[in-house]
Amino acid sequence: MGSAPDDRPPTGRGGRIAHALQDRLDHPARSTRTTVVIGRLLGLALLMCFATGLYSHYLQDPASWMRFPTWPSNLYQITQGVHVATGIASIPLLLAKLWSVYPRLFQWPPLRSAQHAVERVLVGVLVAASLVEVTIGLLNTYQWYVFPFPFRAIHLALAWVVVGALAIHVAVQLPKIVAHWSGRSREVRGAGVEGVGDGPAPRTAEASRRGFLVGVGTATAAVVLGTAGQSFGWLRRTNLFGARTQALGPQGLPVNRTAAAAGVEQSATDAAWRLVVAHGGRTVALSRADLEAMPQREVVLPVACVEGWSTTARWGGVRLSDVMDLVGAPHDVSVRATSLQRQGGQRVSEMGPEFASHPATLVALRIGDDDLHLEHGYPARLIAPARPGVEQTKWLARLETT
Ligand SMILES: Nc1nc2c(c(=O)[nH]1)N[C@H]1C(S)=C(S)[C@@H](COP(=O)(O)O)O[C@H]1N2
Ligand SMILES: [Mo]
Repeated sequence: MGSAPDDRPPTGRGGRIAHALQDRLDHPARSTRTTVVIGRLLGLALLMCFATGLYSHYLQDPASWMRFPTWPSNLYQITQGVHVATGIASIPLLLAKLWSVYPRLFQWPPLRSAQHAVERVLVGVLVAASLVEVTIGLLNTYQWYVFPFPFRAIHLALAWVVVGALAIHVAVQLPKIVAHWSGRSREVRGAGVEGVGDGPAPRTAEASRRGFLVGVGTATAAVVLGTAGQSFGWLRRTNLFGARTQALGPQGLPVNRTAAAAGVEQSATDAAWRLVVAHGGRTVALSRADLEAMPQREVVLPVACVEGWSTTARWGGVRLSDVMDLVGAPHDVSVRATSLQRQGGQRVSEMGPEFASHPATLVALRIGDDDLHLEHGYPARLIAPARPGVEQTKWLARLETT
């Protein structure tokens, strides 16, 4: 790591050019210590991003045996907010880390041994996969699906590539990481570790390194503070370039898919609308008036979108479990909700019994004191604690046990 030229004498023309290049790129802020300090933060950000990403993935695509926490009710708002914030933080950290090591691209000879070749290929994979991963993730928060592949599948696959390559990278670099983990260990080892002879005076190098790290830290804090307000209300005043502002849209909530885009403007406002509830052979069809005649509850819950934004509202409606009771459904089964929407991945959602039987899970009819806006799922939508927004199905048509 660092840009210290190889200590071997340059061989041939390529060697001389490579050495001259590395000398040119020598910079007092570039050192193994810099790389380790940034690498620690980047590693932490990537691991948090990975863990929260996996959580989000399994919430949306659970194995049948999986059960999830339903408390706190804004758990998904937190985990997905952290996912997007750590992903965004890793962009300046990744760029800074690459800056601190890129002169090593020109090391000479380029491949010293088979092991060295494998190491370099792995670093290449790690760098490429990380850059693509954070870029498509960022574009996704802006709902800009420019890439010609299914986002979730690729984002997940690349996440495993990044984490796998990262584990190997850390193992390979462990001696350097340990040696430069703390500033003290570096001092103990002295300048000899870094400086090959004629480097700048240690104090200048230290000041330059400090300045660089402060710059990177400031940039990272700026991009996080400038976007995290989309997920967390208390940061909304610094939300300068987050994809959403918290209160945009009818009834103070953003809208992801409009009724027009879902093709439900007619069916959702039709007086003949009924919510069909089914279990085994039993079926009931409920009008909105039927639902309004049932015991009404109120819950305060966020719609927390996978894309990172989140907004909390006061929802009114009927407990899902009360509705399922009408057809004699037991409380330990999963429930599938189907929308009036004819097509699209978010037409159907399924929830395990921990959500279906939860007292805060509602067939929502109102936001605040008003009827649900058509854009938010009128005549009825699902709202449940600790679940991704994409599972909060709007314009409900059918509820059934599975
Ligand atoms: N039927 C249906 N329900 C849906 C969607 C959809 O496209 N179709 N989008 C989901 C997504 S991705 C989110 S984040 C929330 C957004 O809810 P809102 O528009 O009321 O804010 O609705 C969810 N429910
Ligand atoms: Mo969403």
